[in-house]
Amino acid sequence: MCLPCDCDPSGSLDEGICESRSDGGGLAGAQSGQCHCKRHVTGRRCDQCLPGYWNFTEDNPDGCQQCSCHPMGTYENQGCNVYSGECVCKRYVTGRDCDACLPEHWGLSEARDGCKPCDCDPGGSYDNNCDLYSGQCKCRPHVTGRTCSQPEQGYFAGLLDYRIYEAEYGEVSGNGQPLIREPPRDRDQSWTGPGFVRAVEESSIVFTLDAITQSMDYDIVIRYEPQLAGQWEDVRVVLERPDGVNPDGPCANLLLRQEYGGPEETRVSLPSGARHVVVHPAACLEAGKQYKVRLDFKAYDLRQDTPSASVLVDSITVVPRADSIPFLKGTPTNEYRQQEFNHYRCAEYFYSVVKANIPEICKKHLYSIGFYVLGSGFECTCDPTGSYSGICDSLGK
Ligand SMILES: [Ca+2]
Repeated sequence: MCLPCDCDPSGSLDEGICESRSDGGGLAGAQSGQCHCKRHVTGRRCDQCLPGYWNFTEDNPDGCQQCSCHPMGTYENQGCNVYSGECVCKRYVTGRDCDACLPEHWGLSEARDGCKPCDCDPGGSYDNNCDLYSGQCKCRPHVTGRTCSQPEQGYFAGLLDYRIYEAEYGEVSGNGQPLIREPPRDRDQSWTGPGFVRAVEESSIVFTLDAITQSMDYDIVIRYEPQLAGQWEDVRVVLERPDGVNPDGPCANLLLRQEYGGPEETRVSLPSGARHVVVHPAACLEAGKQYKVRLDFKAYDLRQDTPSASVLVDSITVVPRADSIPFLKGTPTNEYRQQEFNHYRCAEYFYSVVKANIPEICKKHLYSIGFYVLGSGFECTCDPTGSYSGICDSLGK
């Protein structure tokens, strides 16, 4: 008994004839009922494209056309969809033919995922996009390396206490007196600038804060040397803002506060066992504006006047707060960075002038933050106005 060949006319040759019987010795593998297929067609009835081919049509003399998948970008060389011709891409690859890297990726290759993440330094680069072929990220000025993680030669990453405002350059009133001190020969200098201001009860020091390059929250840190065994109990810290806060900027929250408009005042004590104190709350400062910070030295001892009491005020510095930095918040990756930064107390190394050994794990973050806060790598030159000290130092990375 014989069956009809039933060859698919779109994929068959020889007017739909088929093998009449299995032939073990003749045509390789010819099976009974096998139709004669066009070049790119398979199946007993010649009704399917060969693997790696698509678009089965009668008009095509070969039956199907070859997939145009990029061999490097296609997942396990699986070819393409037989109807649409779309290829199955590797993880970081896109495009109909799997010939392009996903955004924020580069370097299409044989690798398992096809492309590599740009992995641009969050502070040293402008964003996380890089050149498709070289992987080069877009670096801020004077920042270099594929990922923009290093300062150019002759330039530095700004450290967290880069902005230092010396008391001895401030405006002193009451009976406060500048005190110049020679640098020590045998150990690290524990203060900055030429010296200090000796503050007494009812004296004040006004610092002018300028050269802020990034609008964000800063911790104001007061650096001092105690002169007596007890702590100085009452120092008022008054921040005067220039007119207006940008309602679209990161300091806009201030506009919601009822007391906004007047000077912002807070109180600190200066413990005798410390050389610095962090003022709370943090201050939101805006780039390009000028601020006055006034320290009013009230009572050394709240129970009695102590006219003989004094304290040596070295400087104030403004340390960027990690929770105010865009790449340390908002996404799981960023939150992880902030956790690491806080866990190793990376910011606290910058509260005092003399720094303990900074853990390696902090250094990467510190470079990124320095590039972000200053907007570039910076060249070490002295400030001609003399109103603040820039400390030029690398982290030894
Ligand atoms: Ca000083």
